[in-house]
Amino acid sequence: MRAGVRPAARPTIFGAAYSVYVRIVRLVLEEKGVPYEHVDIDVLAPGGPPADYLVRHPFGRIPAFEHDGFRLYETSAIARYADELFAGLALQPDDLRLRARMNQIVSVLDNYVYPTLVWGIYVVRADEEKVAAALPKARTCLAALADSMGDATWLAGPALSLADLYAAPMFAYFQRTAEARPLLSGCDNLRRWWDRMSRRSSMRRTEPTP
Ligand SMILES: N[C@@H](CCC(=O)N[C@@H](CS)C(=O)NCC(=O)O)C(=O)O
Repeated sequence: MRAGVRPAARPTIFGAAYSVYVRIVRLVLEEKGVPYEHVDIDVLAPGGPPADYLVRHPFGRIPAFEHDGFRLYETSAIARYADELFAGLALQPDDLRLRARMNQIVSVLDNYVYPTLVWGIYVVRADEEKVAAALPKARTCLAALADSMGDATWLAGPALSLADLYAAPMFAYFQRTAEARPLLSGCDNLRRWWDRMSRRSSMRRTEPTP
């Protein structure tokens, strides 16, 4: 940690509770036991987010984050900053290869799982054609996650990590769709993982209100 950085200062998360990415950052702080402030910024409101929010996030996405005067955006940067600064459960493995695997899974979640399971299936769930078009990629996503997880307890090895906290809010939406059960039927390890993950108190405390 750098001199002058005060972990005791309470961080603030800006963004709506319905957001997958806001929930990832909240899960990181919840799992580490760090108290935080949460300022609701609705990017989906008509007219978009308040104009002054663009000072915090020039691309107008959520979340944005502030800790002791230090402003940050992009979930990957926020999650790693928080994990490395605050005491509590370490969410990145020390082992080089496990950490590389975790980073690979996070990248897969960002680039393929989120667009496919959340936007390609959950968001458009009333449109059968769009859902059908997303199914091949969804199968690839789930097979890749199941394959990299193997027999481990958590997605990236024996300990809970950022990979799990990224995946969980995406799965929470995906699990609400009719496609989840058939798509997961051959992935026993992922089903057991979801059962374990969804029972954590951090998940209950960050549940978006309907
Ligand atoms: N790359 C960003 C992605 C964040 C993101 O996509 N957030 C969504 C909500 S889950 C958002 O702000 N959507 C509003 C929009 O696309 O205009 C990050 O990692 O923080």
